[in-house]
Amino acid sequence: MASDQFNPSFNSLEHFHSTAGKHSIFEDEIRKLPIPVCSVFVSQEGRIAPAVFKETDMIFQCEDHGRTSKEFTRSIEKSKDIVLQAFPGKSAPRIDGKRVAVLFSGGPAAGGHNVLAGLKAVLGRDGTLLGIRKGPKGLINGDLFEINSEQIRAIINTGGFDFLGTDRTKVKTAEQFAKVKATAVNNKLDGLIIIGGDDSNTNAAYIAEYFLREGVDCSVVGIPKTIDGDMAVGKYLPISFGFDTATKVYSELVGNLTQDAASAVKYYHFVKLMGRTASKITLEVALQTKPAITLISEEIAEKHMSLESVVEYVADIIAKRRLKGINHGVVLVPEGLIEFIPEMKSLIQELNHVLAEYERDIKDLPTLKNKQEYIYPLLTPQSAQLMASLPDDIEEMLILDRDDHGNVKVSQIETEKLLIEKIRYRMSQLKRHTHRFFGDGEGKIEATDRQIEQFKAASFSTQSHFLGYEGRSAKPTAFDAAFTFNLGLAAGSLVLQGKTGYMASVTDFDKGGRVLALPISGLIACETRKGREELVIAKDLVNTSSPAFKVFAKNRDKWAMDDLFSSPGPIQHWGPTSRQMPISVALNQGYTGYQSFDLGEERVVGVD
Ligand code: FBP
Repeated sequence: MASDQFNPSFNSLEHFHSTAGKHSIFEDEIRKLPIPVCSVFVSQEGRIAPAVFKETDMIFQCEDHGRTSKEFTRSIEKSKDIVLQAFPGKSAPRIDGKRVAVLFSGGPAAGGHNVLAGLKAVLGRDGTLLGIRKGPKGLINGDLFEINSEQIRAIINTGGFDFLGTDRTKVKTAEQFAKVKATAVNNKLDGLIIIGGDDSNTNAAYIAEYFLREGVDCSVVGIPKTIDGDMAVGKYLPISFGFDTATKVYSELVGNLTQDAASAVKYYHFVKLMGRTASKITLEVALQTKPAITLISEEIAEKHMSLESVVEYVADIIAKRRLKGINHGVVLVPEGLIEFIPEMKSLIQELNHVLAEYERDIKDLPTLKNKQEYIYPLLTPQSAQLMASLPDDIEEMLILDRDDHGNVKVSQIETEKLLIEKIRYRMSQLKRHTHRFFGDGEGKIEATDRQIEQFKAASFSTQSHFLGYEGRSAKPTAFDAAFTFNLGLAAGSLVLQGKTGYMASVTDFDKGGRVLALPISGLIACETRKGREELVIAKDLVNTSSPAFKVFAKNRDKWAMDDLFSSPGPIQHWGPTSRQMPISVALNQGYTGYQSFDLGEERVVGVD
């Protein structure tokens, strides 16, 4: 176990000279860290063992139940929409010799490798764990290999998805489904574990249903993964894995930027934070760092704010800070913002329809100008006008290809730069027409002549940042390491019991963990993708009535008018902050023991 004290043997240059990969002092120590294991997975003899899932009185149905029950008839017949809960498997006979394959899907998230470790541990010596290379594509192509214990020991507690690889292929055509069946049959699979977000778990639900219809005796179980935090369902699934690690990485960096802004006193740092749709990452980072300005997409949509009113809101705070002599700060911008501004949303929807119909023709056009000439007449006059008002690079991004699931590639849209440009213009307007009063109501400020002088003399200097990829593959926090290992144990236990069409979940992070299995069909809703209606897992967005949002909303005006930022510092894998879970999750789950998780007793889980 890693020691809290300095170990002089670390001073040797042995680590540096070693040519072995992933062999830094830190990586060698992190692999040895014990992991908390929920008590349902511990046998009477004190060994890791499969849990047994039993029906609860919780029913899990989506709003579109009429439609989903037609698509997922067999799955619903089997699950009866009932949530299962895990209990210690003392009396259950151990079922050995099962063959289970696992894949990663979508963007990386910290802890994926520990899911594999959990699966390997619960399958036991006689079970076989197969890794599927390159995500759903590898599943379709039958690209599998057997994972051994030595490999697990090398990847445990490490970040990234590089051990298996990942991709975003959607299993949609009859031919693809037939190939997936062939992979399951040819490899004699008893179970298939899909580790992914909303789109990937939608894949899992469809494959589970298809196997039931085709009589393929292979359980399909989903694992909730995404740094975005939008694969969550209230008390049933407080959060997906990867969110804690990613938000802690970003919070450290944003904390450093708030500190730098107040030290150098010359820049506004505009930080776009990942999260394709939901602003959950942004909200969590705001709670951890308390920056001057934070935009939350869901609130902007609810208030029907136009792009100009968002610009006005930010510029107003910057102006007031300037009058107080503060001409620096940090502005957090959620990655998905653009799609939540109502007029931008309409434009994107119209573009989706246009692309669905004329994608090929548009792709063939050589220049942006040609594309504009083709597309503008197909849009409503308002959308065409809005599109024309955007910088060329943003326009180009908006007409870029969608991903396989029909999503706009928002990570490639430089929203933070768009805002900077528009706010710069607004600030220069304010300089030219400085008035004495800023804001209204309680926040109204009456400026003195001297303040107006200062206001005019100050310049608006900015730096832009995009924090996304830095946080997806970091070493899992203690929380994500434990959460994922237990999710692996849960998924393996479900397969051993022949359960299919479920997503593994752990709740009650403050009380030793409660392990659940949610019928995936109960999560599915109707969404418009690439201009067409599709059944997909509904994203869990920031709820502006949630406790976490309310705490943020109550405090943000104070953070706006002063430098009250906090710097949470680097992730601690051991030490005083190592047991912290996300603030927003703790608040929304109503935990009283503020932020510390408890997922059972720690054990060294090197698989033998
Ligand atoms: P998942 O939902 O697959 O976990 O990925 C989320 C995400 O990290 C988003 O926040 C971001 O928009 C997207 O991945 C970027 O993905 P890519 O790797 O395709 O650039």
